[in-house]
Amino acid sequence: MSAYSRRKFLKISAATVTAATAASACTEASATPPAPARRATKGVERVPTYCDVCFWKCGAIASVRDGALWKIEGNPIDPLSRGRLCPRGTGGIGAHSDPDRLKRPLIRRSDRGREEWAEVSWDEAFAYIAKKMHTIKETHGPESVAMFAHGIGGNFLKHTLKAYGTPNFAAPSFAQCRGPRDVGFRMTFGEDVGSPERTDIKNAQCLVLIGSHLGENMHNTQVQEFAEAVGNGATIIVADPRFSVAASKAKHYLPIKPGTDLALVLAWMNVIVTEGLYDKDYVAKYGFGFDQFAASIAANTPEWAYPETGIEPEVIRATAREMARHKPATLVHPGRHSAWYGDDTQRSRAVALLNALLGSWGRKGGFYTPVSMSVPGYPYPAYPTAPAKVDNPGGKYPFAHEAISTGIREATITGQPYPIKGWFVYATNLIHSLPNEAETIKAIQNLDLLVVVDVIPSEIAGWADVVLPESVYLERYDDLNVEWFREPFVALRQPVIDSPDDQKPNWWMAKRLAETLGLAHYYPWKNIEEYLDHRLTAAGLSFDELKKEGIIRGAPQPIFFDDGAPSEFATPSGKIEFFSLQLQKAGFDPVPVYHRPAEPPAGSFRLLAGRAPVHTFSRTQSNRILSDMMDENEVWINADMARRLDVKSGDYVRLKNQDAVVSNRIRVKATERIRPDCVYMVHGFGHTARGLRHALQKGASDAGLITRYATDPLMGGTGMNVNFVTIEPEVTHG
Ligand SMILES: Nc1nc2c(c(=O)[nH]1)N[C@H]1C(S)=C(S)[C@@H](COP(=O)(O)OP(=O)(O)OC[C@H]3O[C@@H](n4cnc5c(=O)[nH]c(N)nc54)[C@H](O)[C@@H]3O)O[C@H]1N2
Ligand SMILES: Nc1nc2c(c(=O)[nH]1)N[C@H]1C(S)=C(S)[C@@H](COP(=O)(O)OP(=O)(O)OC[C@H]3O[C@@H](n4cnc5c(=O)[nH]c(N)nc54)[C@H](O)[C@@H]3O)O[C@H]1N2
Ligand code: SF4
Ligand SMILES: [Mo]
Repeated sequence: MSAYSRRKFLKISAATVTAATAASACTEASATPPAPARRATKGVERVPTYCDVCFWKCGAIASVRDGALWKIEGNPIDPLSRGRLCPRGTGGIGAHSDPDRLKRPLIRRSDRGREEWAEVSWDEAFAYIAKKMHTIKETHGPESVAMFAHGIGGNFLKHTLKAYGTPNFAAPSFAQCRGPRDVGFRMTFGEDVGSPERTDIKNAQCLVLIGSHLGENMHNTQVQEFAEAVGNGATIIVADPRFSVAASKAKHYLPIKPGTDLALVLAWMNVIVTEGLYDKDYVAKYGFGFDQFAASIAANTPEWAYPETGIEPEVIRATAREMARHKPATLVHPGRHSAWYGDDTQRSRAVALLNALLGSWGRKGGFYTPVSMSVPGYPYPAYPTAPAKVDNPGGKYPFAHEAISTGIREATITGQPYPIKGWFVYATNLIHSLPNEAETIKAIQNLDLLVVVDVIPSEIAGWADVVLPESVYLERYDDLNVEWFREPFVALRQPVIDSPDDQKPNWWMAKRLAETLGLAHYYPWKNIEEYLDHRLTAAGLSFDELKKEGIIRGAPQPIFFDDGAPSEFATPSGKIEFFSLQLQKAGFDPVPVYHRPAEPPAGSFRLLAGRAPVHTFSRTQSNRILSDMMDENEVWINADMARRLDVKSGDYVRLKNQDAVVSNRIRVKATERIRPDCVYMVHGFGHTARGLRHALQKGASDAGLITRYATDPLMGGTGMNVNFVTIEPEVTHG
């Protein structure tokens, strides 16, 4: 921002502040209490809603028996859950009854991070936040407040902060998760893979999983479709350094050396091209730059890939031929958590190109074209004009199409390109989800305001100045889920049961905060029911019907090219880009090129992490129903290595990383099911927040050991599989 525009801008924001202060005095009367659920105290009531134990948003039906929450099941008319929830969804009711929940708003009493609080009223909390926000606005401008939010529940708070005037919103689900994949696919096909992924797993005749550990990674629809594909006799090919649950269903299991997948994918493509096995009509019709692509991968033979990947040339050839045999119903799964090694966009682009060779994009058994209902947004007043975002100055990461959470963190530390002085954190536990905890804490220490909205006293809440306790998903309305999927539908989350204490839903907080900030005109609706009704009426849909059924489905539409779905590619060439001029122009490889990853130092293991079927990230370890099924994580160590280290299954050890960070104690799982050069653990354990009395110090945190990360130069993703650990025996004192 130039000096001139900043001066002008400060004047404008000063004017806004005056208006705000005046307005905040008269908000009391307009505040509308949240609609309580108030279920009958006798008999059983079934209330449809959608799940929030992860971000898949399965349609569910919760039952209240004699006024108490009883159980939750899949909604049979929901296309995502198809009437069945995953184990986490079923255990979701434990979130409501968790005795360690946040109960009332809190304001920090002593130093940051010491978790010493004073309970305050909601009005006091909002007054405190608004005062700090006014000061930040006056001193630095509203863009100096940033928000991190994960999930649909963040929508209303985002609205309030946009009205306040900031453009800075990010989530770890981009740079720490699916960002590299989405950018790789977008560059190739012109579109993202989306969430839910547009993968036609159930019709695949050959399914290739590169790391994607379906069955442990429990995204419901995918897991159900995976079981269907297996039942239909589909050929499963799994490349994973660890023999995963999915690997146990595979015809071909490739125990690949971690970090070398790009070499494998290039070699697969080399076989398919040199043997002429690709979908020639499809490539001719839709492809751009195929000849240059073919020339670029000509040297990437299976023999070349063998020493890189550890996968024998015959296996690479056999699996490539198997993929080609089933084309176009061969789905090379794009993965989701793709922030692994820092070259992840190029690896994902190679996966996209392999699918393109097989003609699977837009085809049955490959990738469908998602459709959705048309439900207009609420007609809010226009937001103030905001300056450029802070996370990616000068387009340093030219292909990032979403904000980079770690970029906001960096700006908070350096004050460049402009200072960030306030963070709003909604439903994301940044201590566990951003790499390098020390950097996160350093950024936090530079803030004038950290507000955390959470349901439990998480690690990030422990650092907050103000903690706002939210009602869990079973106790609140949220925004409509207007899904992009195989068929159009809209789903409703509605309160099943009242909150036990003084927790409030996000929409209520967002509206009250806006009112306190003098931004009441951004909330023309009285309560969320009015908001939802307005949106649904505008779409010609009935709120009453949606409350009763939970889901309204639209008419099916074609989702495959062969059935009439449009075969359009929003790339610069308008085609599938085997060769990318935009990458070349920006100084990157126009066709992916493999670079060898660093080896673990002698005696060290590469640290890998993944999912457990009964937990979501770091958010469910406190849930008593889910923790009953899995209370702590284990570290998988190759059986031979364990013998050499003189540790056995069940022993406690600690992991020490290359920067001398030592983990909490963790039990060993000595197994043949993992390569000797890496160890593996489930992410999300090893809680350190004192208020999480039940989950505290159970298992170890992978995040704590991820002090290093490799940044993807294309889009700023943070590859986290680049840390090495040694195994330290746990000294037990008798
Ligand atoms: N080390 C490491 N880091 C990772 C990953 C990894 O595997 N290892 N995975 C990456 C991936 S794939 C992703 S998508 C991200 C996910 O990272 P996050 O989005 O940070 O996910 P969670 O750890 O589940 O954090 C969710 C937080 O929301 C809170 N919460 C739960 N329910 C509610 C609610 O109803 N309302 C509110 N207000 N809060 C709620 C939880 O208590 C928790 O504090 O992390 C990324 N970071
Ligand atoms: N139960 C449950 N399910 C979930 C979630 C959850 O928290 N809980 N989170 C959801 C979210 S947001 C995401 S992003 C996904 C994450 O799930 P996935 O998209 O499947 O991604 P990762 O967690 O990275 O995958 C971990 C797997 O990759 C393997 N792996 C590690 N390094 C390499 C390598 O270099 N090469 C290969 N080929 N394999 C490797 C590991 O051994 C492990 O089997 O899960 C989703 N599903
Ligand atoms: S996949 Fe499981 S946890 Fe996620 S929304 Fe569906 S039922 Fe809930
Ligand atoms: Mo993710």
